[in-house]
Formats: sequence, structure tokens, C-alpha cells
Amino acid sequence: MTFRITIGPRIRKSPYFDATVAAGVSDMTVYNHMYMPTGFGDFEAEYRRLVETVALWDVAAERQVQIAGPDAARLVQMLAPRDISKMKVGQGRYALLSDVTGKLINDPVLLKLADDRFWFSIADSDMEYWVGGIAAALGLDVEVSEPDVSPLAIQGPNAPLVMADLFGDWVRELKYFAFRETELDGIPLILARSGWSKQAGFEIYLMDGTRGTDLWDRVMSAGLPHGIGPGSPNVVERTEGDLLSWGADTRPDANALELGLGAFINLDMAPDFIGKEALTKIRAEGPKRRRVGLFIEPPTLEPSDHNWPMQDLDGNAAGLISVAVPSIRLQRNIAIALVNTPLADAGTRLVVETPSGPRQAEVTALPFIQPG
Ligand code: THG
Repeated sequence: MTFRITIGPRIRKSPYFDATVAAGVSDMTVYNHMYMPTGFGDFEAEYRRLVETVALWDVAAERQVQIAGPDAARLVQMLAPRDISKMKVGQGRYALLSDVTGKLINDPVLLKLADDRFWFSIADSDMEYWVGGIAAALGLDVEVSEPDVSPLAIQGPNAPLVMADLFGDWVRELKYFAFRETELDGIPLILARSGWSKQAGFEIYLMDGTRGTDLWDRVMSAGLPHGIGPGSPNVVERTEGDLLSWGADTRPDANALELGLGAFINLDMAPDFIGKEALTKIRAEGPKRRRVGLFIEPPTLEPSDHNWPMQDLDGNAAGLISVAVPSIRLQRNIAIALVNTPLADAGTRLVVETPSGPRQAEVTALPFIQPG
């Protein structure tokens, strides 16, 4: 099967697009209608940088949905499944967004910029329309927009060294998801301790899309003594560490409880949020599926580009695999799947339909590797 994907102006370019092309980007995906690099030609080297030194990622496709105005906090609380009245300016939270049926529709990071201004830093679905539609339907006094903001991630054990060299020692004191507005040689930005890896890391939210190359080059220069190089959200590291990839690990109808994200949803707090009633019912009945890990027998797998079906040993449908990769640190095939609850206990043996034929697999607990 060979064909080309037609490209046009519907797919947006990140402010770091030129810089990533100059750095030798070899693979791109499309995320929030924007190109996002997924490789620079040497996967193993990119993985090693992430887990051993430091990597620079263009994640501008993690777009911001800004909610600003007198009713901003009210609207955010209607959407987010945690008590946001306790959030301080300068703090962030992982804030899962569900629809009224409990379906997980995005899994953003929420940032509180002011008492009346928030960002949802979104995964790959069109949240501006959802948030704007709810605001309009309720006649709330807010403005919902996508501001000129583009995250750049610095991930890996040496990330604190690079950021301290660029910004000063205060960056080391930032708590997870906390952020501060600052600048770098006149480039306006927000510096946060966050990022889609299980390594130490920061994200710079660039607030002027004309300065992408300037920022990329400054971080690259500061990082050279610390072993920096280009990289991207890493499918092997995220599978080993169990970070959710919305749209890949989720099914269109999957809810946060079966995805194993119950710890981030407070069903017992006073504030109501969209999906609370449905999720409360799902909790009472018990989730019908569970997100689990799998070890798949050798030989080494080719990367998966689609969901692979699984059966139990009697041939009954068991669920779908969303990602299957050879783990570099564990030196064996690992996968993440949504499995029907009766078959989701650790130790259960399943058969996976890979593109190269059936393979035996065993259910195991997540994550595969605990953060060190
Ligand atoms: N950074 C920013 N925006 C983003 C992402 C990001 N938007 C899209 C996507 N990633 C959102 N999804 C996630 C998923 C997990 C985490 C962050 C964003 C995450 N989880 C930690 C964990 O699971 O260990 C911590 C969760 C917690 O303890 O609160 O970091 O990466 N800007």
C-alpha cells in the first residue's frame, strides 16, 4: 500500500516549523490541524537523549483554549472535574474533559493565569468549539479564543540545567505544572514545569508566533553543553511510563474511569461539572473495560499504526491494543490496551492479531517503568 497524503493550507505550520526543518525533521503527524514533528531520523538517539540528557520538542500543536472574562472561573468549573476554587494563579492541573455521557473528549493541562483568565492546553480535539458553544448556550460573560501561544518542550534529566542557565536558579523551585510569566531577550513567554514525558522537564509557552526560530535557537545553544538535540513526544518512553495519548489510547466512547484516570476526577466534591452524573453511575456499576499493559511475545514488533484486536484463548473478543512497541529499556515488546474487564487481570493470556499474524500476550499492570 503506497499513497501520499494530500497537504494544503488547512494544516497549519508551527512557529518552530522552519527551525525543525533546519534541524532535520524526518517525520510529522497532524495534531490540532497543525504539523507536529515525530522524528528526526534516528529514533534510538532521540530516545537516548530524552532518558539520558535532554531533548527539544516542537509541541506548538498543543494549542491553548483561552477562557477570559467575569464568568471564566464559573465556566472552567463546569468543565473540569476538580475543585478549581483551590487553584492559585500560576498553578496548573491535569483537567480531564468529559461530555454529558461521561465520554472523555480531551485531556488538557489547565493553567490559571489570573482570577478571570484560564488556558486549557489541549490534546487533539476541537475544544474551542465545545467550550465556546457551552458559553454561548448559557449566555456566559466570557470570551473563548485560541491565543497566539505555542509550547516548546525541554525534556530529559538535564532539562533543569539548561533552563537554569537560561532563566536562573528559580526555575528549579517550580512545582509540577506551576508556571511563571517571563521573557528571554525580549521574547515573551511562560515557563512551566511540565511536559508529556516521565523525565524531568519544562515547557516554554511562546507568546509571539513570529519569534519561534529565535526561541528554538536560544534553547538549542544553551543546551549544547548539556547534550541537547531535537526530539518529539516519544512513543516508546510514553508507553513505558504510561502517559495517555488521547485519540490513540481512548476509543471514541471511552470514559476516564475505564481509562484508569479516576485519580484525576473528583466525583465527591460539591461543584458539579459536565459528565459528573454519568461518571458517578459508571463508578457505581464498575467500568466495563480497563486500560492495561501487555507483554507480547518475540520477535521484536514493528511499530503499530492502528488498533490491533485481541481474543482470549477461546477466541472471544477481548479488546483493542492502542500502542505496541519494542521497549528499549526493558528489551521486550510492550503494549497498552483497553480490555474487557473480565479479561483485564494481570497474568491473563490473550492472543493479539498483529499485521504479521497472531501473537501470544500477557496482561500486566501499568506503568511498565516507574519514574526514577
Ligand atoms: N503539555 C501541554 N499541553 C498538553 C500536553 C502537555 N496538551 C495535550 C496533552 N499533553 C495533554 N495530556 C497530558 C497527559 C498527561 C500529562 C500531561 C498532559 C501529565 N501527566 C503526569 C503523569 O501522568 O505522570 C502528571 C499528572 C498529575 O500528577 O497531575 O503530565 O504535555 N502544555
